[in-house]
Amino acid sequence: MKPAARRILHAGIFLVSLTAAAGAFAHAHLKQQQPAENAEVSVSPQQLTLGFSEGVEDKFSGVTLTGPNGSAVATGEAKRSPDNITQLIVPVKQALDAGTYTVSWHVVSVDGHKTKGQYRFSVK
Ligand SMILES: [Cu+2]
Repeated sequence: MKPAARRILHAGIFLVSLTAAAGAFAHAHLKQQQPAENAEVSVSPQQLTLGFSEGVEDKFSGVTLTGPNGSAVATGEAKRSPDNITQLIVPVKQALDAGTYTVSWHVVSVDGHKTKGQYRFSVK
């Protein structure tokens, strides 16, 4: 291989590893939530708060809340907290009966990467 070609190859490998490293650290991972994952709350929550590892774009982010019988629970639009771009707030529009609820979330972080996941909590 000619030296020039070798340099280009090395530069390419360097870029790929750099991108992979940035991707691993830059995605918005769910770090905390209210009600917390697997929590048992006694009062029906009026909102869900999801805290991520980096800023999220609320226009491209959302949450669905599913009740114990698999039916969708009415929620308002997911909005970013006015003073914390890593926090997504979702109003819960109806009182939750006792049972286990599943929160399925998808977000686009400020760097444009998509992540998604789900967790559960229970109402006593
Ligand atoms: Cu990312």
